[in-house]
Amino acid sequence: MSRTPAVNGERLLARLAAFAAIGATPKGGVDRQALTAGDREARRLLADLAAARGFAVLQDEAANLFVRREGTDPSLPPLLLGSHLDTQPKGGRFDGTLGVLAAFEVLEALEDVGARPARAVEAVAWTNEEGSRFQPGAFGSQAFAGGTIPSEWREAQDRDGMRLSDELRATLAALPQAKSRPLGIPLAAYLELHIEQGPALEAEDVAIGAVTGIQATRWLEVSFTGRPAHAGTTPLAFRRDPLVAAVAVLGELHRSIMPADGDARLTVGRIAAEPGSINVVPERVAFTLDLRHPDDARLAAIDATVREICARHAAAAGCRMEVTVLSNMRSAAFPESVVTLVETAAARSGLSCRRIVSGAFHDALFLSRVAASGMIFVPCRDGISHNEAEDVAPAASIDGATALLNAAVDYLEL
Ligand code: HGY
Ligand code: MN
Ligand code: MN
Ligand code: MN
Repeated sequence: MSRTPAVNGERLLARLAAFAAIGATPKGGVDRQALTAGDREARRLLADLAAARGFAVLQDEAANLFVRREGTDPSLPPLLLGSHLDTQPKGGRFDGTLGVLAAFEVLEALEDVGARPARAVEAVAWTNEEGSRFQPGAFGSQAFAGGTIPSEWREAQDRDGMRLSDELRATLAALPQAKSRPLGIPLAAYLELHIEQGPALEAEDVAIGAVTGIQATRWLEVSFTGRPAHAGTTPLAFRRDPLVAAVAVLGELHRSIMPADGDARLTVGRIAAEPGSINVVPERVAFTLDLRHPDDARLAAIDATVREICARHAAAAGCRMEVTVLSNMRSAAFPESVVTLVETAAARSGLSCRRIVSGAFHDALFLSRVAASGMIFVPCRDGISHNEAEDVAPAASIDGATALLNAAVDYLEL
């Protein structure tokens, strides 16, 4: 092999700064929600960087964006590396973006030394991983793994009534130079670098997390519908107030679910009362539930408990209840061969490493349904993420990219 490929740390950090400027928020975070103008700007920048190095740029009908560096045998399925460029509304500069730019850095490092493996290596930016603007999350990677975009997903609307199908069309059109490719291609393997988004690696001063799997996640929207009434003239006995039901439910859920099971996660991210007028007893109250657990059966049991609690308090308040499943992600375990590839790469990079389960879902969860997949974690400051204060030490970004490059080199037997 020609010279050993190496991460160019300065280049990677400069790329991170350039992407952090797209959708930058005043508090140092990023608002680059899926399929917005900011998302399209970041995609264009990635495509321009790719073209400057002579890499091919392709996208599929889910707007998953691929940068391809050819190998000597184009018939072989590629090694795919990547993550996502979309962010939370008040997100961090590293969640997703680090993984995409580290994947691109691997292609550049191979190009820098003229390494020419048999199989192509591709960097991917998956569409709408966060699922914040349009549900479900991991939209692009789920469509890739399933080979189709379910029609009900295309009808999704954001809170301003913008349709996913329209925004998808605009995003595809924003990269006319990208060649289109079918949804879901054969892969040799998939690796994703991501920040841990939790406190473990930093607390233990460990540089690399060899991710063994991803816990299950379920998103619900619960709504209670009562009877709108005048705030001043309606005595208690005449009220069917959905907010009374919601408050009782949320109190009981927070007292019972997580305290009873240390592995359970329950989050109410959004709650709204309609019509939202100060002097009207609400007609309808809707809130979201993000439920997680490493064990699929335990998550199903929590879901059943949630529905029982909701039904009981809805009945007590004289309200109708509706529960909508917005997203349902079974847990995933990565193959031992890929976890070991990551551990070996970390050791070769001179980096401390320990195995870890991901509390966050990632695109790798769905890639693991169709290819040998795995993840590499790096620590983030105080484990903070989905927060504008998200921060990663420059050395940690470089360590992560180095472990990703060495895992790719080992996998490609360069
Ligand atoms: O919510 C998640 O776990 C992912 O970070 N979007
Ligand atoms: Mn992410
Ligand atoms: Mn995220
Ligand atoms: Mn993710």
